[in-house]
Amino acid sequence: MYLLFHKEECPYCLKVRQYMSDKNIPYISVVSKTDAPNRKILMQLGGKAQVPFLVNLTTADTLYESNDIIQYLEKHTK
Ligand SMILES: N[C@@H](CCC(=O)N[C@@H](CS)C(=O)NCC(=O)O)C(=O)O
Repeated sequence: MYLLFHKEECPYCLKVRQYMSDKNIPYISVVSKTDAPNRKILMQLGGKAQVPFLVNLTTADTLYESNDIIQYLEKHTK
């Protein structure tokens, strides 16, 4: 299972969400607006206030960068 930090208006986030939706990859959505309290969690997990940010809850892998996230998902999901 994955955790995806994202913002509604973010085109990079949309690209990742679209990919995950197309491939039926389930994830827990964490809407992380600039002023949201969960930004602190994002910072603690990844070190940067940037979205999209993916957490693989099985392996504890964490990733920024939409292209890297999609590439990672291509490799790690069937
Ligand atoms: N190259 C990155 C760009 C990500 C990016 O620029 N995200 C913006 C939102 S669209 C961001 O996190 N800005 C900082 C913020 O929202 O605080 C990617 O492809 O994921």
